Amino acid sequence: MEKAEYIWQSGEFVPWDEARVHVLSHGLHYGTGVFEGIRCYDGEQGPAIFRHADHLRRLEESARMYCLELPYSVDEIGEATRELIRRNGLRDCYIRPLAFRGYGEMGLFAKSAPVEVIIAVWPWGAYLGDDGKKHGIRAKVSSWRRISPASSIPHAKASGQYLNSILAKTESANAGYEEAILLDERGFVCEGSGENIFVVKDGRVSTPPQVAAILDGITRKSVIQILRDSGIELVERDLARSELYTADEVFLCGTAAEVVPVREIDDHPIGEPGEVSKLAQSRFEEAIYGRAPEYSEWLDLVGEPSPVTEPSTVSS
Ligand code: PPE
Repeated sequence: MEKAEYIWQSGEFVPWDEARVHVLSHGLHYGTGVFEGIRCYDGEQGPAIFRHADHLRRLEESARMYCLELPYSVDEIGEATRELIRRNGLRDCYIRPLAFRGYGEMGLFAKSAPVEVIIAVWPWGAYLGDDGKKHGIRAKVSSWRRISPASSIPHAKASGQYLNSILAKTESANAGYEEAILLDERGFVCEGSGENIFVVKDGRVSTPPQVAAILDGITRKSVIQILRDSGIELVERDLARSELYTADEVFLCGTAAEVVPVREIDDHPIGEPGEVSKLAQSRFEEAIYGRAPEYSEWLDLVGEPSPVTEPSTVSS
């Protein structure tokens, strides 16, 4: 991965290579962490974080779902993030805040192990490749089912839960596909290993509902609004696996991936990116780069980079 100069760790801006944790940190052993994936874009009004408040809210909610008490407010984390981007001299970057149970106590009910927070930012290109964004990717329905609400919390963005995504992604990558699509326990379509999914048939768009066993993606919400604002019919409903094979268009969306068409699923051809996928992609791009005034409230302006060469311990 591409490094930046500083990582924010528990109130301090520390040099990238010096941001460390104890090997007995609770989160490392049990996956007791919650995180976000956010992007900052160098748009019309300068560097701006896309839907920053919505991501921070989800971080706070994920923490609440797993009984992790955040030692910083979302406002403090938000301000630290903007300052971190400026100090690193970045204009376009991925943002990864992580709150995890740290070092101090082992075992499953380790209330006295402190919750630690870090924020990292770094340049991260197209998650599923530039070519995938343009021509579509090949996906495979995973033999692994998406985590169920009976045993975990699909709506939380929690570290341990990603073992499920990693199993699916590893299987599909080893089989030569770019992405995995996970079904839920009942066999209905959920999402990609790190993206939500949309299916287009006869001009109508369908996506699993917010209450499905999915991560309720912020890109998903944005795409739903964009499509509805464009006068396209969109329904949130259960999707059968077979609908993937007979779709006119399928696309995935997420912060890291953005909007990515799918051209083939389980070796069933879907074809080159269609009109709806291309519209979602281009309107989303206008929104993230500040070229769509109707979505300007989605942007949190960071300000111009002001690189700092000496490490400092300024807390936020
Ligand atoms: N589902 C899952 C399972 C998921 O991980 C993501 C984000 C989404 C849906 C889309 O959510 P949103 O980013 O709010 O639109 N996946 C993150 C990548 C995970 C990784 O570290 O790799 C992301 O896009 O940041």
